[in-house]
Amino acid sequence: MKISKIEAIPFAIPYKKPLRFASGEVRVAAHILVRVHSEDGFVGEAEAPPRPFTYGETQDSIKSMVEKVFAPELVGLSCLNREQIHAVMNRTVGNPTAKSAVDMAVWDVIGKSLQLPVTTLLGGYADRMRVSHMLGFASPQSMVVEAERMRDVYGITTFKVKVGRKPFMLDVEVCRALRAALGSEVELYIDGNRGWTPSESLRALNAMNDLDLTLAEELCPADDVLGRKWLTARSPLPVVADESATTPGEVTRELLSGASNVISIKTARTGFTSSRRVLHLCEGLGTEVVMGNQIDGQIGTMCSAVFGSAYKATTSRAGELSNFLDMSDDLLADPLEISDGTLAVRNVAGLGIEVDPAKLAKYRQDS
Ligand code: MUC
Ligand code: MG
Repeated sequence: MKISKIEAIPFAIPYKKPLRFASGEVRVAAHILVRVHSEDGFVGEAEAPPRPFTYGETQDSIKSMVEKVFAPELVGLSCLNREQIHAVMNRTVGNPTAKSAVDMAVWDVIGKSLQLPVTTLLGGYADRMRVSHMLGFASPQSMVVEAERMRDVYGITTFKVKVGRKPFMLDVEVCRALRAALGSEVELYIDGNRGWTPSESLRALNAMNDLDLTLAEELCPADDVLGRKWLTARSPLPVVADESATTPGEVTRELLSGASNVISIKTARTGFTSSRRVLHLCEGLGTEVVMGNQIDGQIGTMCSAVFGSAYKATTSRAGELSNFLDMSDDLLADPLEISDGTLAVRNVAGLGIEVDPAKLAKYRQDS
């Protein structure tokens, strides 16, 4: 299982409907397909989504980091020596999605070579996850229409509502309209992507106190150190750390400082090897987790489902696994399907993703 070659292929697939949120917007899935080849002929695949507004990475930086920095040091190592691979990549700081795509493609090689699903190798807890859908910024009316469509067509009954606009009353109006239209059966939680100050956040939370929201994610910036502690101590809802908790060390700081009390795990930024560390840290500390979304395509979504389905703690909440539905197309030969509000993992060797060569040829940007 020695690594013989690593490729980083840029591709771009437009969204039918852009996703807008307080820290940015995504109109095109301009991602990197990472391919790890082994000497014995297996090819592992995963995708890295550049999110400059969150991690500072770009498509060019990811390609360059994978091909010029990581590949020369990783070729020759066995995919089974994941801790060595991890240590080699961590000599470079940052670059979380580049590292994670390499990590998950390595796990794909291991699964294919051992003829086992990666989700089984990781933990094998469940065969599917419940799905939560993220609702991006739009008018209250169109956000309600989107949520109703997701419920009626896909059976989704959990929604993460993007908030963080100024003034905050529009977001309050959206949450109120969603609750009125969808009734008490659906779960609603909010994500501010750092758009509000701590005091605005508390005023907004108080204004929505009657709406039975379940979680409030990343309402204000991680650098508002004292403000976040102040907010979390007063918040009527558990506070989720997302952008502020991208490594096990950051997770520890967030939790022990009292800045947050739930952690979003995103395989796009911690792969499988570090996501496991984050999950076990949270379990040890008695902290709830939610499987988050990095505005992943179908490959990244399957990676989240593979990890999320593997453990009890990650299946206890719906995972954010549906925003690929807004893309105009994708790379998979056998597209993902959400039904009855769930996404199933696949009982095949590896991650359960197979890239369609014709689709890759159509969308790749380097040929
Ligand atoms: C999310 O949960 O915040 C948007 C920005 C980002 O970093 O991730 C997405 C979704
Ligand atoms: Mg978030």
